[in-house]
Amino acid sequence: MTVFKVDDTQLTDAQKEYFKQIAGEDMEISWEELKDVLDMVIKPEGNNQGYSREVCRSLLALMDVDHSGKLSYQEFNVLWTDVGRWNVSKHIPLH
Ligand SMILES: [Ca+2]
Repeated sequence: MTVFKVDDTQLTDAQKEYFKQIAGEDMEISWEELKDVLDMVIKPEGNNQGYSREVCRSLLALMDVDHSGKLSYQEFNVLWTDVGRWNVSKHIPLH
C-alpha cells in the first residue's frame, strides 16, 4: 500500500481550504472531527447516533502512520480513498 499519495505542494487551494474546514487551524483531524465527517458523509443505517467513539478512534489509529494521534491531510486522504472504495459502514461494527 502506498501511504503517502499526496504531496502538500500538489494540493490546490480549494483542497487545502476544504481540509482546513474539517481539521481546523491545526490542520490535523482529531477523532471528534473524524466523527463529524463520517456522520455527515456516510450515515450509518438505522443509527441516529452516528459512529461511536470507539469506531472513530480505531479508524484514526489505523490511518495514523506517524502516531501523532491525529490525521494529517496525507493520512486522511488514504482513509478517504478507502471510504470511496468500500461501503465502510458494512465493514466496521458501529458499536
Ligand atoms: Ca498523524
